[in-house]
Amino acid sequence: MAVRKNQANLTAQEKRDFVNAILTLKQQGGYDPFVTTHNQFIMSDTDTTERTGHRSPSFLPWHRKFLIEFEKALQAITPTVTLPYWDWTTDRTPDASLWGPDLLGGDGTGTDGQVATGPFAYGAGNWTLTVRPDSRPYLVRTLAADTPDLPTKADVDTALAVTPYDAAPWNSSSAGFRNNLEGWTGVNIHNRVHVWVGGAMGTGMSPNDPVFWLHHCMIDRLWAGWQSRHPDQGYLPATATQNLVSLNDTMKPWNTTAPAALLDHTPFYTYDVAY
Ligand SMILES: [Cu+2]
Repeated sequence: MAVRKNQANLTAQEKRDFVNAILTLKQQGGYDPFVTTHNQFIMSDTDTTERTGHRSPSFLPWHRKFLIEFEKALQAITPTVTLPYWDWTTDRTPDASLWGPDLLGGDGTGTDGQVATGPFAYGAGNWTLTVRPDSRPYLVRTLAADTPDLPTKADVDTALAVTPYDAAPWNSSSAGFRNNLEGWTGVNIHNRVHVWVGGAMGTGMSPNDPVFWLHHCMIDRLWAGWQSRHPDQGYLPATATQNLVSLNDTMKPWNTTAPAALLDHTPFYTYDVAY
């Protein structure tokens, strides 16, 4: 069974394998379609029309499936690779090992925030942005510039105490766990981390920054943590609802998998430490 580990506990070899699988996928042309898909959903998901990837109940199962597909693509290159997660409740500063030259590289520099260190620096020659919002071909980060603090453990615990899973109107104004975790309401967990990293992570093309996967892996782990705290609470809505993915509706773009088939992550992978 594949085990997803805290990035802080990866061995040097695991870091190399993860980075090299990403760079190989990029070189083979298999990476950028993930950026395109994510951006298409960001652009089309709205509070009052069809919404699937974001600002809706299927935010969590959609990203779970998206990460599973990305992890499979990496494993087709290196079978032992799994997605690590970034626990930003503990690794909270720009000098965390996550941002080291052997993993993701560091903060952006200069007036533009261009990432200049690590394997995803433009100058290293292996990371040219092709699905991009403007003409700049390089990765940008502005760590902590747009919001000073990452979510704390207390913030996470506040969000994980919320029930039910989601609530009408099933969008960015909803009460419920999903929207508290996504961050449109309450203490703001997921959205805030995108803003804290800045640059590409602050856009619909956020998967251009490989930290996207480690952040969403942490969000996915928190969903599992919520499930274990509230075993009597299920995915909602359970019955067909206009513009939404209900429990048994298949999700675009795959059209093969419903949230019901993704609620239990353990057939696919486990986490080294449950939240
Ligand atoms: Cu996200």
